[in-house]
Amino acid sequence: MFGKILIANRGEIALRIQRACRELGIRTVVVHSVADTEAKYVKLADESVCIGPAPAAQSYLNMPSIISAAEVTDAEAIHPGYGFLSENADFAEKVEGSGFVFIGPRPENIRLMGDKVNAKQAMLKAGVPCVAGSDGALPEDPKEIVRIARRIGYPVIIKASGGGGGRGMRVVHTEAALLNAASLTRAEAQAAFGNPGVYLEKYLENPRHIEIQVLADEHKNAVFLGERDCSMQRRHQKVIEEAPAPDLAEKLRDRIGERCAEACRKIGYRGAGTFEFLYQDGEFHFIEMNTRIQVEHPVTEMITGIDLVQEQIRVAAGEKLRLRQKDVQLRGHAIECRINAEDPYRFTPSPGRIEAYHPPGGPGIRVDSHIYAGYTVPSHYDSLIGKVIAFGSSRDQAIRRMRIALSEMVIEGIKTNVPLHLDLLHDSRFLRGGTSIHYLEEKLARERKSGH
Ligand code: MV4
Repeated sequence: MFGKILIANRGEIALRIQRACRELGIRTVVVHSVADTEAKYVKLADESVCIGPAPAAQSYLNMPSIISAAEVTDAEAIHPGYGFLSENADFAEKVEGSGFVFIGPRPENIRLMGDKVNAKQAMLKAGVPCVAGSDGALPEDPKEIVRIARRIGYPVIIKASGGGGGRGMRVVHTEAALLNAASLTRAEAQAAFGNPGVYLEKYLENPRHIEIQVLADEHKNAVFLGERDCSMQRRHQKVIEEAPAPDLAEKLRDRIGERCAEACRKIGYRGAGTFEFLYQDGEFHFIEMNTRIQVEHPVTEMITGIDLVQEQIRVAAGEKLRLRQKDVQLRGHAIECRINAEDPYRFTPSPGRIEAYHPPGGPGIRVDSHIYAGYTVPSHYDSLIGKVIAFGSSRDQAIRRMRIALSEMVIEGIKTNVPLHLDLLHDSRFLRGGTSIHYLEEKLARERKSGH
């Protein structure tokens, strides 16, 4: 096992990774920007290195500075967290090329999944069901594009191969709009990602977003750890996540989960990973794979009892998975509310000093957050300041516990989205479960109109 790990991230996940290291008896180094000097995880770490000014491009995205910090502190491995450099294959390569272990998949697999056309083809070949679409990238020939769209049937969606997470896509409802949409998406893709490749898919109009968590070692062992329903989102930012997905049959979960685990074995995947699916009419359609630990990983931890960050570290150190599929038992229900420093209905960021903070507690409540009374939320990074996770033996109990937790929680001095969460925790459609990816935006639009 490693003696010392460098954490190349900030905020709640930097603290989360530190806690996993501590439990494993591993010393920690954090790198931080000038804006994060007063952060809790910086004070708690065994060592810290300031790597640059507040803007992420000069600090958390600064590869040479991070690698130098690992060199001067004699760390053995680097954990990238989520966001920032976590899915940057060049970074993973530089880390390994400098003699450190990258806590994540091999660079080839990160690169494969970063190119959505290649990812989809690889997953199709590995037996993962994908959304119907063009076989690979769209050709230049307009006649060919028209023919492909006709075969798939309208509406279709054009996506940038270098995009993902909702960036660089366009829905097309009629043949008249097709070619213009294809050239616009291509031009945007070139400008945004330096890659003009685009592909076409059947547009699913009312799906849920359900993702499968996997864990694999470098000895070709892989397991799946159930799924998460992340359909409650706004502008591609998840708001509430839960596990298991409401109303998903166990048979269907096991079938799709086993396909994902088998795909990991086939491509020689290592580490934690997430297969993202659109789920509609009882069928799973693969869209993308994330090669990092995700914000919402705690709901999986709560229902499996498995510490995903510790497992990431163990497999990165070359250990064999200690779990077989039969050892992965799903128990109870977990819900996560992402707490953002923002106006709860206008969604404008609300950085600033936290004047008072009372975190919730009680049975089944977990709080992953780096904030404290007197902490100043910097304006330079995203607005996530923590996560409240409620576990219960049933979905209903998890919801009741979450309502109590959020009604107890006090954060003064900045605005947060807690009021939006409390509203959703009483929303009849959310309570029924299984809402589509469009539900929250439609609800907010309705309430804006009626002047709430
Ligand atoms: C889709 C889709 C409908 N049909 N693909 C958005 C993020 C990116 N990961 C893929 N996305 C979508 N792809 C097909 N063929 C609808 C979305 C989508 C979406 C997906 C997941 C969660 C939220 C979403 C919000 C809007 C659109």
